[in-house]
Amino acid sequence: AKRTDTLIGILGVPLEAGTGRRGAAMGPAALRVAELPERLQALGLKVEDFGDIVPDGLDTVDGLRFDGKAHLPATVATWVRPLARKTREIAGTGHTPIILGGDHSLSMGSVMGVARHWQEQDRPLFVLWLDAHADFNTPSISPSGNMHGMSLALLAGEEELRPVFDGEPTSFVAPSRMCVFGARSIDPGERDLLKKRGVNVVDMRMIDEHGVSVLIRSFLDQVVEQDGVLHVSLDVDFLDPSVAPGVGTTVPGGATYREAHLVMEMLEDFDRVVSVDVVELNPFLDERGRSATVLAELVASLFGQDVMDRPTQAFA
Ligand code: 4U7
Ligand code: MN
Ligand code: MN
Ligand code: MN
Repeated sequence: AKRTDTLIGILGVPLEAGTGRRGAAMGPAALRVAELPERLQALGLKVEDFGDIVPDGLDTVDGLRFDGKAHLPATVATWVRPLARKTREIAGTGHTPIILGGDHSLSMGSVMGVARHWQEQDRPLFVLWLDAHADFNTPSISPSGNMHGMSLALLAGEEELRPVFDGEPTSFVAPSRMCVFGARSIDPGERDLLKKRGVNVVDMRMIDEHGVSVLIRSFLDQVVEQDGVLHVSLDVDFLDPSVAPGVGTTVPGGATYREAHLVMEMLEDFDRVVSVDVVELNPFLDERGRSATVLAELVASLFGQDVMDRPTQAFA
């Protein structure tokens, strides 16, 4: 299906302070080199690239330390605060924001921004978190202290993480409207919290047994029942490392190339995806641009690239 009326707004977030290793800041550049915007244009969509977000100065954030239990929380706050404002603005002008990361802590800002926008429209926002991890840690339970493992917990409104948006308007997402899909690495404290809050978690064992289509369908049915809209947050490590090696936190046993494309194709048919994050790409760890290319192809599938209508592969 071609969606010529869709207006895309691309925004880069070269943030890597939320992760334990460097390189993710090169993610937005690599996704542009893989021609992610051009692939969408080729599908007939209007694409506007807003460039990369500029963080606020560190002096705008006071005293955000979490007693040393989190790594660089103030730095992450300087990125996600302006990101929430900008994403909301882009959504407000009728664009479908596609946020290019950057580590997964950026979703604290992107999802906060779209959640505020859709709250004003009185439409419930759902979040599909395609990830090996649940990113539902808080500073007191996180084994690493890395903020990219806490973004979904912040978005669910966990009290402990609220200081990240101190002084800024917030809008949280009900945990029952979140679905973590592709999980295979959850920490013990995180598992308890997910359960307590009632987040839907679809793990790889369930995907092996029932297949992606039934499981995605049942979540999408909930979105339709409540007349909601959907944000998709795609972490590179949702994919198996053999498909996408360019990520700091590889976990074996991830989604195959076709499983991931099927999810995207079903989301395209569904037609309620209002914003997307593509996160955690680390070009420093990639192999000849493979992961960046796979991600660009997945985003194209999400916006209408049909498997029977793909450009012919050149012979090597
Ligand atoms: B990603 C981890 F302990 N759970 O909190 C943590 F295993 O955005 C990993 O999903 C988090 O890649 C991974 O540090 C964050 C760890
Ligand atoms: Mn993640
Ligand atoms: Mn992950
Ligand atoms: Mn990661």
